[in-house]
Amino acid sequence: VEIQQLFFRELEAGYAWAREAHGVLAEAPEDTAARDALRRFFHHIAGTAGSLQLEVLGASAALCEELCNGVERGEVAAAFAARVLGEGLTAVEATLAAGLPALRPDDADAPADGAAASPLLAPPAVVEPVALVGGEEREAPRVVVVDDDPVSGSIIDHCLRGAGFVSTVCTNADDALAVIVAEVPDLVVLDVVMPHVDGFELCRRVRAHPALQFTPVIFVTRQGDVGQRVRGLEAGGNDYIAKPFAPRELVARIRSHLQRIGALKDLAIRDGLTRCYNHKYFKLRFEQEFNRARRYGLDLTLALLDVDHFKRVNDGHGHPAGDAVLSHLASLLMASVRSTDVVARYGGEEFAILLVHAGVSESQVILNRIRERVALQQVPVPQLPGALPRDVSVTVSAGLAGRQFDDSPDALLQRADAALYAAKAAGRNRVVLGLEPGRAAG
Ligand code: GH3
Ligand code: MG
Ligand code: MG
Repeated sequence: VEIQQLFFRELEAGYAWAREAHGVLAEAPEDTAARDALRRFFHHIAGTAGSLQLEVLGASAALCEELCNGVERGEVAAAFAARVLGEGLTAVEATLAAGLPALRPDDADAPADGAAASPLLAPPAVVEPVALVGGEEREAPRVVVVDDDPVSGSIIDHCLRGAGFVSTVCTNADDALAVIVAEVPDLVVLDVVMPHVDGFELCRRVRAHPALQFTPVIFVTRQGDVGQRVRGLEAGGNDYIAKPFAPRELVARIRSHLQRIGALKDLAIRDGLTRCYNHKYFKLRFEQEFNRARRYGLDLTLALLDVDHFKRVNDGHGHPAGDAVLSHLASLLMASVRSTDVVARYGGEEFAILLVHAGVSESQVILNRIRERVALQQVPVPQLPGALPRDVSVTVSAGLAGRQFDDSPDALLQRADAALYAAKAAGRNRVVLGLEPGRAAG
């Protein structure tokens, strides 16, 4: 009902304008400015009325809009168009007089609570649980909607919120680029037809921004306009949907794009052999987690873990056997820590584990448990040609360091590294705690 009310307010205001424009057109059917004003007016209605139980109004507005386009292309006589546009305005007038369909008492088909009749106005669907990917909690996807028509924008906004997205609607196309750059959303829904700003050009500018190169852009186009779809794809858009659209379709399309992008992002931050995070991503997360821990005064422990005498595995069983051991070890590590902890391949046969919200004493227990489990495992590995199949067993050494007051990521890393070195020097297959500067964490 709220969106319908907004639609009616806009319709009423627009109608006064449109009547004036039509007055001009009645006198001078060739007046381009007046016809343009009417085309824009009907364009808005065509895009939204159908989604608000006003299908007939939407269809007649679409016809009026197409008629204006026909005049521009020289296919329709201007005087004829002016007459039909007048009829279109009469249809708008009748709608305004009849009032909101959701509130109409004589609407026998509508349920007692008229709002429920429209899928758009139904209460938002239950938000699906937040997905966990490799321990990193994913926030709800953020979508920026650029649509100069506030009614259309509200309809899309309502769909998106109902589907569990966080959406920002931008009705001022001139600000759109700034809003998108500031938000860096996961996806953009872009109206093609807007005053002053060309949706295609806006898309090109979004694409040119380094942080938005891969952000999916979905164009909202006119029904059946193949030219607009093609231009949208050429401008760097990934998809299009025609107004008026089915909310379920929009949400399904957005989900499919987000899934594809999510899979690509995941590929970029993981190590191909072990499937745990790569060095580059670890550095980024380490910095983030360190800053967060410092801000909130939380514990953070870093462990560096290295396979003992790994060269012997490669030398004795071949490189593929070494690979199998590494990938087995990575799985064991990921299974041994909490989902919020970060396990990464730090180097060749060296792993980094970030234990979030964990102090050094509990981390020492966790790492020793890992060390014991590794030593007990027999990993089946492929053999050199001609050799009998064998199980291989390895041990690991680890160095630990906890975040201190006045610490820095580099200093923490250095202490963990020194502790690992000490573990190796002391005979391997052990966990060593890094030297603490002697101050309590703050
Ligand atoms: P230490 O106990 O002192 O750590 O001895 P180490 O033999 O494990 O250490 P070193 O650094 O001398 O050797 C590490 C070896 O790991 C050398 C390198 O060829 C091997 N390596 C690095 N990355 C991979 C990989 O992806 N697959 C395989 N199979 N081997 C790898
Ligand atoms: Mg080693
Ligand atoms: Mg090494």
